[in-house]
Amino acid sequence: MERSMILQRALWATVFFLVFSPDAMSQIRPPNYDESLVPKFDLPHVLEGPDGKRIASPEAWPGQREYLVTILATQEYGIAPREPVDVTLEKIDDGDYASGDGVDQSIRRRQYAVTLARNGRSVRIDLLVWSPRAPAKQVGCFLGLNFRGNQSTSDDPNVRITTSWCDARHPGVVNNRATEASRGSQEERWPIREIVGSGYAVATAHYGDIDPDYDDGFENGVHALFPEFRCSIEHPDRWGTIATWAWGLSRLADALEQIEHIDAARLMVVGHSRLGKTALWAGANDARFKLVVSNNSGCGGAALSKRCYGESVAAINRSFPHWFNRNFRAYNDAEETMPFDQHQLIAAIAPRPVYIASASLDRWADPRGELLSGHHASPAYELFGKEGLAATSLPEVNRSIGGSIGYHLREGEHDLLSYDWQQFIAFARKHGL
Ligand code: GTR
Repeated sequence: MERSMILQRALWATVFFLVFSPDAMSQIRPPNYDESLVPKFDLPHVLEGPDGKRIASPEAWPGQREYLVTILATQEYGIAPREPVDVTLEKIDDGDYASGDGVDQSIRRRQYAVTLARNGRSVRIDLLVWSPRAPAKQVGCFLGLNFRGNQSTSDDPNVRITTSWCDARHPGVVNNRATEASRGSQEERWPIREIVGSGYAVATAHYGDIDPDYDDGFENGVHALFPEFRCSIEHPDRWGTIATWAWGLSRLADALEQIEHIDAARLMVVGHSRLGKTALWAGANDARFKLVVSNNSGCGGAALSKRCYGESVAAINRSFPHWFNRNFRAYNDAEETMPFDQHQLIAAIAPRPVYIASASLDRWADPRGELLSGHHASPAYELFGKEGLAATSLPEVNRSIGGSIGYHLREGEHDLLSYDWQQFIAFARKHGL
């Protein structure tokens, strides 16, 4: 076919899509940033089960927690397959941290190819682990996914460049593949010296290794390991992409349990933004994460959906139809009909400590909604005699508050910065991790 003909057809296809696609035909509510326009809403109490009765003892908590996780799985993130996959680990590198300032022999760099295999299919995830060079004993480890590949998290030229899908809008990405120019492009989010200098290890992997972040009908990434378990019209409750990233974090926990000097009893999961939503869901599902950190996770993360402030359910489902399962779409511009909300996600982590970090200029993520989720999750912690989060109004900026549910409002933009990490480290110490 002639080039001009192809272009003409592509143009008509675009016009047809814009005119007739369901999105173009339906208008969604514009975002609200006015606190006085937040609707009145009722939240289900976190100790209340499906029969409307509240549990009253820690012994009843496992059943209640299961209920919370099930409602969030079926209505929002999607159910992940329970069948195990084979997780194998190959060490591909072991050396000292080499940065622009020279080699730092106090920091050990290890890289692993983690292979997940099932029924003749496999997915490779590159795991990068930084740890104190000569720990007297095992060390606690923060685990978090990154957005741009492991090579973006540090300027160390020895870090392998991801070969999986990358977002074309990010620097140093050509044809959705990372190039050398992407090295170190997000190193401010991973203050390796500070974390390792505090006596912890920090491990990271590229989220695109687990599942590429675009709508492909739930087929690629680790979805491909379970082709018979796809989210579809017939099975609208099955896993979306956030659930695959969270499931991937659990597989990386499987890997970390096998790594020397990493204390498997002190694994902590951390994530920013969509990966903060992911960290919370991973923590809710997998009790091996002894501490959970949500940074600026917003809608579908820590923020209460029923407040209808900033990003809405309809907005997130429209921009990212692959993040959640199909059932979640029923709540587009209908938050008042939701029989659940995000405080139950925080509560599902109880009694393990959870830290919620907001940023003062990040209105899209609704900092007050993030705080209130923590507040309304508190009864689950109080059941265990622990303090949750008493505050219902935002604290002053750059002050950490709370008990087993920690919170701060960092001054500034939507981002993950050294200030945030300092609070996560202090929170981990405070809780004996
Ligand atoms: C935004 C999205 C947010 C948040 C953010 C991010 O576009 O609306 O929910 O997840 O992306 O991950 O950076």
